[in-house]
Amino acid sequence: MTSLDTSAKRGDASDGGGALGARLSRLDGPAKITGRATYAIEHPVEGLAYAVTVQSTIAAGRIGSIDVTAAEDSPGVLLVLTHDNALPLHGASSWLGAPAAAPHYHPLARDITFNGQHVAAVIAETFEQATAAAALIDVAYEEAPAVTGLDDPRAGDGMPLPPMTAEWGDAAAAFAAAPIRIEAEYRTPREYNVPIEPHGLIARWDENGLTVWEPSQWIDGMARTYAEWFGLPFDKVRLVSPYIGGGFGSKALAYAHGAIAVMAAKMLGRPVRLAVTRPQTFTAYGGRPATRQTLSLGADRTGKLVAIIQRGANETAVDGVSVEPLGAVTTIMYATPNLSSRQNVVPVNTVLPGPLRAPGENPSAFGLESAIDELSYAAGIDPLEIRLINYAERDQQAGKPWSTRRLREAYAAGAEAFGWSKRTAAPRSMRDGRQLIGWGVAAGTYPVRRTAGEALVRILADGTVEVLSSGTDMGTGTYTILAQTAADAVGVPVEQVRVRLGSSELPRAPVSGGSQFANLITGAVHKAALAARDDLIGLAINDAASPFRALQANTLIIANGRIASPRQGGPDLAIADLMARLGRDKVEALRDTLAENHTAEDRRYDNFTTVATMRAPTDGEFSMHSWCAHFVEVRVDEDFGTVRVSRMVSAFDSGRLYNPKLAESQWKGGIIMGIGQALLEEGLVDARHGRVINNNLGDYLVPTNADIPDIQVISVGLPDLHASALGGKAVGELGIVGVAPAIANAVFHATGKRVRDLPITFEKLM
Ligand code: MCN
Ligand code: MOS
Repeated sequence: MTSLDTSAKRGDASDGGGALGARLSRLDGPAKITGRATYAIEHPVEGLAYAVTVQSTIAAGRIGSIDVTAAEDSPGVLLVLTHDNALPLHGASSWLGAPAAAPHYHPLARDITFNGQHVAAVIAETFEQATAAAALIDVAYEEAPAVTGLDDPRAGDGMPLPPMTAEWGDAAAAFAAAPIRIEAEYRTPREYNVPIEPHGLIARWDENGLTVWEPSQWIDGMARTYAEWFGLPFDKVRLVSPYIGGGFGSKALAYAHGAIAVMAAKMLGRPVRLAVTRPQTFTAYGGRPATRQTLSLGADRTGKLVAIIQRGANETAVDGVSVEPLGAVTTIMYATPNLSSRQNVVPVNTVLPGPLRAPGENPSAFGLESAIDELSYAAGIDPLEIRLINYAERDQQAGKPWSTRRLREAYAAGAEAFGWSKRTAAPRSMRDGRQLIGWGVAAGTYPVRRTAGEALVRILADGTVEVLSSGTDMGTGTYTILAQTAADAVGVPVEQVRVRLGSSELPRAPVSGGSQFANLITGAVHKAALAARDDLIGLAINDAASPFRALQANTLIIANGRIASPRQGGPDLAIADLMARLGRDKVEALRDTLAENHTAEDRRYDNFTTVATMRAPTDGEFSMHSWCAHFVEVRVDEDFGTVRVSRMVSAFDSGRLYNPKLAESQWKGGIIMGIGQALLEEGLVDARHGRVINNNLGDYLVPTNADIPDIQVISVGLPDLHASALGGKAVGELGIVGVAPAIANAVFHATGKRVRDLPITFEKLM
């Protein structure tokens, strides 16, 4: 494992400078605030044509006939695409790099499997003309009965997923014999990513191949899919995505609308822009599937768990499997001698669900952290105390020690800052006039995943440093932490570092997903920057033209953009001056994320199948995870049942923080999404036609500033050098995990009413 190199360390966490660990503001901030940051479909491209898609209005069946003549005759129309005249595309390999499931891919459907599936597209001179013509397309459907959701009687129990099973001991027998037992079903609805930048792209073909401007969490993966669909070598696809207006899991893969735009551009020999409308985003790709799970917890009279039994299910599409792993937290959070966890997937007529911030951990924690709260009341033990009684000292499922688990410290710091000791135990025992006050707690966790990726660091003739990677920054802070990492390792002020991200022409990088990217790419940049610095020092002592010639390497220091040998005297030069003396225009090094002794298997990312090589958090000697504890105060209006989160304190163990200001912002963003999930978010499906009816931001509610209280976040992490090269653990998705159950637990404490299906709306409290 690479160790932390401190020889080049300049500044520290408190000095506000550029060094890793400092609270630097986002370097991409000014460009975004002033509008200079160009998002994908804003990219100026000459000669654009505009594509608009038409989506199915039934959830199952087939197209009987489709009349496009009026659309074709409409002003400005260049092309109307349907299944019948679409170009043949090849099937593309899966997210994990598995070969295509079918030899051909059809982005425009004839057989309908969900309401909102793309069935046609109009390409015209203007967006307005395309929109008007799209409305003239007449589709006659032959409708078949649809399964519209998890609760549809036709849905059944679904298919078991044996790889999701975890079993040890005899959970059924231990539960039956336990003196304290709770058993309940917990449910989460369909939830949607709704990033502020809706999906869309510009596609252009020319003699060099295909260029796509599209927001992407995974440049290499998305480019690979386009290359495979259109039968191009990978290096003939240029995917560009320097700025992204949020993705939350929804922008890693290429979707049907992308294939349609690229196809249209090819057929017309003209660049095509396709902007998915906000309503269309609800079916152009999937959000978090609806889930349900039954949890049975058995404990002895001291509150110690003797059994956990979980039976879970999530909905998926009829023609694809999407798994929302409901056992993710259940199997590791608490010590128990007996456990049984199983999961089914239930096919329904929906677009294939996809990842949404902490897929698995999020609904898993809603079930488990609600259930342990219920157990605390059944046992008459404080909810925080029962968590400590059942604290898992190791990962029982993997049979491995934690690399680091500062969850006890998180409970202690959070409880102290929140004032948990002042809580009175009984439900409805705290109030402020007509407001019932409730205090709740819940824990969360997110694994440390690892995938290989590369970065190139260049020291240039003018003394500036360039960092290059095909990785992305969705608003997370990648640009900033990489500038800090390189500044630190080379020994230059952060203003002298330029970071270039977001193009498939740059060195290979894994997905900004699974909250892994910061740890991976800082490791690669750190290594590459140290290598470039060492090369420069090597030239300084060896090159005939260098004034440092004949000095010893270990006496030369690069700091603040200057190179000198304080111990041996001699010159003190700006890097630019040394580069001039050496007659060099650059010194550069390419390095990858994983340890030098990585296996041949890891190197498969050369084939751009980087997710295939993702290492599990338990791969190695340790089980590696981030941890958190949320403390929530809610105020429930006694007359109206309205719930307000009035105060929140959350404590986190994400290991070392590369930039506490940005990590705190990530945690708060996750918490805010968690508040939305707890109180507002719910995709509503019309049971007649399987249509998502609240498919806009007026009806699909997400929190506004007025819904968000003061949020205090506390870091209790310490560097974890097993988890990553520089000691950090996962940040991006951790914050959301455990928020919804903490709120549900607080609502129970306030009202005495347990809401087990999200969101917690006032109807459920009346
Ligand atoms: N960080 C840090 N110290 C660490 C780790 C991270 O300071 N030890 C900070 C850095 O600023 C880093 C950020 O946290 O850029 C996120 O790092 P990481 O946890 O590695 O997450 P990724 O870079 O892989 O980003 C993806 C993650 C995921 S999976 C979702 S979903 C999500 C999230 O990030 N989507 C987001 N946060 C988001 N934030 C914004 N603004 N928009 C999204 O779509
Ligand atoms: Mo995050 S849902 O892994 O992009």
